[in-house]
Amino acid sequence: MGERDKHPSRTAETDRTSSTSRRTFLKGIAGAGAAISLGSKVAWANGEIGFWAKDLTAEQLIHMYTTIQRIRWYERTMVDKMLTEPNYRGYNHFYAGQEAVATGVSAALKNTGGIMEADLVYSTHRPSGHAIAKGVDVRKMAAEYDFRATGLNKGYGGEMHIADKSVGFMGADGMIGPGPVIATGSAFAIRARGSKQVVVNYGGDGTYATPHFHSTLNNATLLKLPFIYVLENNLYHQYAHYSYSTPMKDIATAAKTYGISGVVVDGQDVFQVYNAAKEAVERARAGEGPTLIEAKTYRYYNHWGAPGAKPGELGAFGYDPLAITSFRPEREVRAWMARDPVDISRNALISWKVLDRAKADAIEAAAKKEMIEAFAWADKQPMAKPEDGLKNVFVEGTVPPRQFG
Ligand SMILES: Cc1ncc(C[n+]2csc(CCOP(=O)(O)OP(=O)(O)O)c2C)c(N)n1
Repeated sequence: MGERDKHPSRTAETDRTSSTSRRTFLKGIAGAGAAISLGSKVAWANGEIGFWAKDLTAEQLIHMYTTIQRIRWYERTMVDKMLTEPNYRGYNHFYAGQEAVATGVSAALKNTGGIMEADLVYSTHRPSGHAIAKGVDVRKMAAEYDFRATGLNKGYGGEMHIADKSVGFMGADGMIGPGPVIATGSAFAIRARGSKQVVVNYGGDGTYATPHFHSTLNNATLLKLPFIYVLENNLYHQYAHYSYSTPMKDIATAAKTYGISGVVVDGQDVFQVYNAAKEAVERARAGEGPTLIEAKTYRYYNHWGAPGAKPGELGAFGYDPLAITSFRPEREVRAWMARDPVDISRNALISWKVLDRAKADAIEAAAKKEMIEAFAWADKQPMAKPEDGLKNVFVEGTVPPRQFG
């Protein structure tokens, strides 16, 4: 058995299986990071996947681990700022806990060449990880999050509107639902142009119950578009468990309705996410149509901001003043944090001898330093001016008459 045949995250903790009664639908699958559904094509517990990202070089694997650490430290740096600097204006829907999803997906994409060549990513109201994994400049991101004039969107957008076309990051989207429709239109444009690009749309478990989810998959299937729907099932939309809006345990089974490929992956395991994304990308580029990937994952902080969090400590625990009651048990948060995507990728690379402990520590230290410096740089940037608010909104000058024929 080669080094990479060893499963990166198999431990006593992860080998536990879950019970699946109605009660566990609400609590059980939420209650343990181990409880990953094995309903679809991709499964880890029974060894269906015999290899782990074997096509990747050591350099690419290290890049993935570095990306996970960079996302984590972007989040941790920002959470500390929000908690300790009363005048800080930025806010965030934190992605910590979900880093392996964006990292695994982007590792399977082309991330350079601008809007006409790169694969395109359409993000959500929780965009930081998607953006960093796609290659967005973190200093300009930090500036945008604090409404600075040198931010990605000149300080007009803030977190939920960041975009960077140069790397194919088409934008965050604060609306739950319509995003995938725009992304499908973009996939149609790619097909019409005859380009080999692929479109990834991210959505949460909260998007299943929207009409847009279904019209998107219906049209993407009918037109065989190069479209991948990555549904990050972190169990909750805001403060409601997904069982309140979704009649099945695995949302990926919805793919059957449309006759396309539906895949459930362990979203804490970057290599499993990568393998599924790579297959979906190959299918899309070959003209074989869309894929729905459901990544089972978890967010460590509350829906937005940092209620329940403490400076310097990972995760939010206890009562959330914004929710009427505490919406998730602390033991559930801790169970998921025991299967941390940072640890899983780090342990895998060490056991595969791609990294040693000292190098893994150095990567983490560099990521932390980079993010502290990025936010410090953002702090010194000029604020967006209110009087410039209408700039870049309306086209100036005259619009030429429409040409026919
Ligand atoms: C059309 C619309 N309705 C309601 C909201 C308020 N809202 C913001 S986030 C959210 C829940 C999203 O849940 P999910 O898609 O599971 O993503 P998660 O926050 O868990 O990452 C809701 C309802 C919104 N932004 N847009």
